[in-house]
Amino acid sequence: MSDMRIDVVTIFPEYLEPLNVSLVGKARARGQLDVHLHDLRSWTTDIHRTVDDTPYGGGPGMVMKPEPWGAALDAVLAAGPEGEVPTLVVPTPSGRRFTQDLAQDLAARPWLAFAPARYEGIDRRVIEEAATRMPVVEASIGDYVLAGGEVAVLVMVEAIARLLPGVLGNAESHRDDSFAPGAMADLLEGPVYTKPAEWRGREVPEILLSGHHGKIAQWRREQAFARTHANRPDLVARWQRESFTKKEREALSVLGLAWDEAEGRFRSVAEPVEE
Ligand code: 97T
Repeated sequence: MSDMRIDVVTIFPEYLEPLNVSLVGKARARGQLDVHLHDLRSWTTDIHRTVDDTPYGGGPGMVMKPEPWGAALDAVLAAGPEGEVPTLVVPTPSGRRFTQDLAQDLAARPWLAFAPARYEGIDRRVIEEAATRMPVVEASIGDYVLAGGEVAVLVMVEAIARLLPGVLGNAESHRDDSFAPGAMADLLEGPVYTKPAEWRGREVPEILLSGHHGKIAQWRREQAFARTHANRPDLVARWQRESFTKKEREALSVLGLAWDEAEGRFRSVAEPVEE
């Protein structure tokens, strides 16, 4: 038995060809991941294989019709193990954010079904009716608009598949990832280097060649703090003072980050408090 079954219903199955490549492709080849692609148009009944129609209430664009989606989801449910239901994941800019936490949550489920929409989205009744039969998660991969949900499915499946047991090298493979629960929660990974030790006149930071594992870990942590401060002030605002050792708080103060008692958050000392 595979670790996870994934069904995807789409009008562009060929858009999901990348699932045959690299990490996800290998997980499938090894039998760890069982992916089933379905063409939504196979559940249409008219000669034109119509999947969309004009929106009630007017407005631009087209909306995906409920009947093909209803029949497709019925068929997906019937295709899986008796008595089990998938978690339905619907990519949409209106959904909750797809984060590492959500990827972890979904990676623990044995069966996922994805419903990527084209056009302006799927008739709302499809989502509502599905939610009476299975868990439904509407999720967005970021604050931008795509032409359809297929690329979002690729993003989500890759983020989920690499968390499945045995898909990456070993149990420690995820520990140092940006956003990994634990020491890397709300933290971005710092820079990485490999051989040669000097390239185009640029040297690898000496500490990394020193063999002092404790000092290297501390340096990496400081680099992670600096990067997060520079690129993601929203993450800094979530940091709790208690999560840091005394040494780490010193490193933060060197970066100009001090705990603001009144605000209850770390604040750049150069940054004025808003009135
Ligand atoms: O923009 C979209 C269109 C269709 C389905 C999903 C999306 C989207 O998902 N995350 C961001 C945008």
